[in-house]
Amino acid sequence: MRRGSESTMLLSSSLRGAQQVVLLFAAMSLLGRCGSNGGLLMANAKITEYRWDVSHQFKSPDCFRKLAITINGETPGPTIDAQQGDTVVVVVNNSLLTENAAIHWHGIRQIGTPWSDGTEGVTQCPIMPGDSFVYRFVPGTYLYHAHYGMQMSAGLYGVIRVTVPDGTVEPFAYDFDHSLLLNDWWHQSTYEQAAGLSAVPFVWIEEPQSLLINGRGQFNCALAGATDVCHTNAPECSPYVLSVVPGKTYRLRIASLTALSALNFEVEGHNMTVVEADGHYVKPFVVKNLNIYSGETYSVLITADQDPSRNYWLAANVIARQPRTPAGTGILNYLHGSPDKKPPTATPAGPMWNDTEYRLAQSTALRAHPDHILPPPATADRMILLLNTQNLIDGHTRWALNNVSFNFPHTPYLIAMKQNLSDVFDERPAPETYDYKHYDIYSPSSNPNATVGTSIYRFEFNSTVDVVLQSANILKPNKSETHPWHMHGHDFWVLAHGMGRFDPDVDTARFNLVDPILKNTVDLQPFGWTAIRFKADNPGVWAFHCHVESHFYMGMGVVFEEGIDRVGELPESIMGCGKSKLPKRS
Ligand SMILES: [Cu+2]
Repeated sequence: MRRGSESTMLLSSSLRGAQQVVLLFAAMSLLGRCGSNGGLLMANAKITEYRWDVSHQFKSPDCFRKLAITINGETPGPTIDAQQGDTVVVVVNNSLLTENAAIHWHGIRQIGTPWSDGTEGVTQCPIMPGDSFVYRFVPGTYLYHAHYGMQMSAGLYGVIRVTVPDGTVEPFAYDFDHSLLLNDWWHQSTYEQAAGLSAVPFVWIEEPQSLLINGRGQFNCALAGATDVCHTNAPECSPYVLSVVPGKTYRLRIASLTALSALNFEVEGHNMTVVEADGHYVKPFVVKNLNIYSGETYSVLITADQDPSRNYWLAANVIARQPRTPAGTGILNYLHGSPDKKPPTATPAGPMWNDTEYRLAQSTALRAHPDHILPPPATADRMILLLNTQNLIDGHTRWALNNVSFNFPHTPYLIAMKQNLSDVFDERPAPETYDYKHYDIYSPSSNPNATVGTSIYRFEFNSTVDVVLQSANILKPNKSETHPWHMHGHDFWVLAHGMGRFDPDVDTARFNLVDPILKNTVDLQPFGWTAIRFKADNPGVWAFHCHVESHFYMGMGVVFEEGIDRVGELPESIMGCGKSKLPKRS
């Protein structure tokens, strides 16, 4: 699923790239794990190598000091800047000392390199303290983050910015390009969060203390009481300032890696034209503010055409959950006066947090750009209905799909399947559907048979698959939640969003087969459904899960396999855990 008319060219170039990657990987195993191999490549594609050291550091991104997980001492980590077709090599050294790690390249399909996806338990063993791991990939979109335990909300994330090859014209024009990474931030450690999620009874972390824009937020230190760990005027938590030249147009690449919150982003007084989503060009539409869910990326254009003598707010507000977190703010400044002077107006409040129709309208407005439509196959070979419920399993609060709550096996699926290791996971097929004619999505789930499991979905290579996500009431009455679903290894077409219960006999008629947008992350609204279609054309094993970190931790995910027999020889560097322990070398 490539971008419009360039599809054939990109396909062949990425396949060539993939072969090179396989070869290089083999070469690298002989040479040792690290080291630059730029000279080995024959094609003109560039290799960019990054060396990252992952470590714990005290940080005060919202003025309150906390232990964070950093890359080269920073959170967010460094931005990866690449051009389409380049190969990126990231050497990740784990200096956490007491903790494993793994980094996922979010939105990058890893064609031919499924072992570089960075998903602990699915595609690789975790990186042990003191060890390093080499990730290689041909990039395609804009995020990276930890995919081990709950390390994402501890600060292990950043942006991948991929530009088009020289000479390629994009379907919109702008003068400058900026990235805005949004996330939510807690003062309690992720260990306390995780322990609470696993506890009986369940202990909820509650809403985040702050929202950050490019790693900066402003917690009200008066709320912290007498403490030496909160300093309102610390330079580390001064607001992010976006400086603009009057009359110029700016491309803002807005990305969300929140652990929990759905957000609405606004540039006060400036409309935004949405032009790109998850790496695909969008039929442009204008919004006053943008809903963005964890794992999504958008490009919007703004023009600096307002009164240049004052500053304006950049504001991120919580939506889809009752907000208990102040807006995350930054400042837009027209190279005039004091760049960080607070604007004279109140912070934009965003839409009503519970206005589902408002959010659904924006989700439905997302269509492929007319000149970059890649139509989906007209029919699907298989349809999977996934009922999203919250269940009590042995006293634990869990999320389940068709009554199965996901648990990682100790040996990654990719290795288990490629090497025919037995007793690693439940080899019975995962449930394909649920009783959609009778299940009451508006009542707390009464299904007492929910289980924790490791079963997966296996697809015939190159087949077309529809997945319909169905949201339902949680354990508390009259409440349903919002879930951003993210697929590894693929982009998918978003065919439709709807409210209420999906009926395959009726609602498939609403599928947009004309100009659906391709994405890797899509929202599922409370008491609603979302239908997607994808081609199972990327050999490997891939996670598909809710991007709310606590939800995935509580079982809200499934695993897909296709074409495992076509996967090349696995590099040894992904092994060493569970049943994949390596034989001792002489
Ligand atoms: Cu969720």
